[in-house]
Amino acid sequence: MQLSHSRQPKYSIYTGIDKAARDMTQMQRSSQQIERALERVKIIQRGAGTLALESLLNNYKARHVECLHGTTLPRKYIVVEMWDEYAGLGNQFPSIITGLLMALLTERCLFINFPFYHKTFLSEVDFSWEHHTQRLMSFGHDVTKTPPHPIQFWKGEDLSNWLLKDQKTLYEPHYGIHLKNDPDYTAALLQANPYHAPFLQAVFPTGEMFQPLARFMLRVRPDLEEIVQDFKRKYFRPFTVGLQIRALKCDGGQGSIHCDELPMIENFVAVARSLQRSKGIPDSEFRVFVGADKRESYDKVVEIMGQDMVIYRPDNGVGTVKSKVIGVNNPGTPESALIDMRLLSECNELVVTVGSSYGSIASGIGGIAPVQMIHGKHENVQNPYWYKAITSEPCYWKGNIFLNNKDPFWGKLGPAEVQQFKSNPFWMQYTQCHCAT
Ligand SMILES: Nc1nc2c(ncn2[C@@H]2O[C@H](COP(=O)(O)OP(=O)(O)OP(=O)(O)O)[C@@H](O)[C@H]2O)c(=O)[nH]1
Ligand SMILES: [Mg+2]
Repeated sequence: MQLSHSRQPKYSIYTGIDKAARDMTQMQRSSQQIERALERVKIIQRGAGTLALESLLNNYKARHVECLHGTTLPRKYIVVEMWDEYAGLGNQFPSIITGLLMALLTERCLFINFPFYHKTFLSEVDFSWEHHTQRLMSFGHDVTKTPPHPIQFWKGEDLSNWLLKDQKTLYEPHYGIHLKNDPDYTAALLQANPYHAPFLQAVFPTGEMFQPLARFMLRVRPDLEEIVQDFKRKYFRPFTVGLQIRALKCDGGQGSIHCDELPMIENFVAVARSLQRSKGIPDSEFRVFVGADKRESYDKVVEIMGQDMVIYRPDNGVGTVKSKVIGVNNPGTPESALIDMRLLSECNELVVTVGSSYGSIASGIGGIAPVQMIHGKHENVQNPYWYKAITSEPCYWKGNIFLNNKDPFWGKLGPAEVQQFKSNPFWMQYTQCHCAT
């Protein structure tokens, strides 16, 4: 689906400015909040380089239009593929952003082969891979005979390309390149790549790449967005804290989460209350929005806080457990999950379940550095109840595995790659957010 030109967004809204603006409109009465929000805007403005994201994306759009309407064989491309049932949303969306970043760094056109994406999001240009293959065919280029070159991302050994090589030069010999079913935020690696780190730092001065790029790539189509905005108008208050409670992702198998060690719902609520109190917000201006993967979690929050303080979408389809190619007990429909995800991303603060890509991507879309609730018994300082992220960037969940080399299946990250990855001060945030193996 394409967006008309009259509704073009402004891109030069960095994460902090965007978040601050939302905070300010929602918290008109709390001067302390406004002061903090303004301070954040000032910091972002100071850090903003001359390479505005706006001009980068405008240049990209011009390139893309050439790829769509040129009279000769279009320029090089990257195609991002994702199967509809491959995983939950939190594992399906990040490669869209990685793909755009790769397109920007390699000066290619981006195309997307992901039916749910085309059905649900509104794009400013036509990213359809299906349309592009027809276009290429009209110039005599058959992608079934000359398929795009696959980008490797799955094993530790594959990552030296991402971390140590100039992406443009590396893939120059290939007309098309293909990122297929990448369920992770592999873009995190590019931020540590010596050929690209300075550029990315100039364009994304706060280190947050996902949120501003999601504004371009992950714009929900108007009828779904209207449901989000309508709910927000009716039920949100000046200070609304989102709880994302992932309770079905546990099986107690070796290396995975034990169901009796999930973060307690009482503790989610206590964190929401401490956020409220720390900002001096009265109950009349405060609500908790709950996104959860099972009905009992909503009921429990209501039982603790009282019906008046809690909002959620009872018709979001959770309760019907559907398995996917990868992932654990993913309930509901993708559309209902997307509406909850958008609502979470519209909150002022988020309290999410560590290790859940869904909460991580909701935070990324919202530009909200979340509080991550941790599993376990919390009996000592090595196992705290929660931690607060520094930025809103999503998790790079394989980072944990690659750095700790726990399982030979995943392969190893070599010493040079480890060193390079750790040259990015955000590396800990990217890796400590997941409980994988
Ligand atoms: N509606 C709704 N659905 C949710 C919520 N949390 C999780 N889900 C569902 O569960 C799926 C979770 O898959 P992901 O998004 O990959 O997140 P994850 O927690 O890492 O789960 P797995 O990777 O599948 O193990 C989502 O796509 C949703 O369908 C929520 O707060 N609201
Ligand atoms: Mg996941």
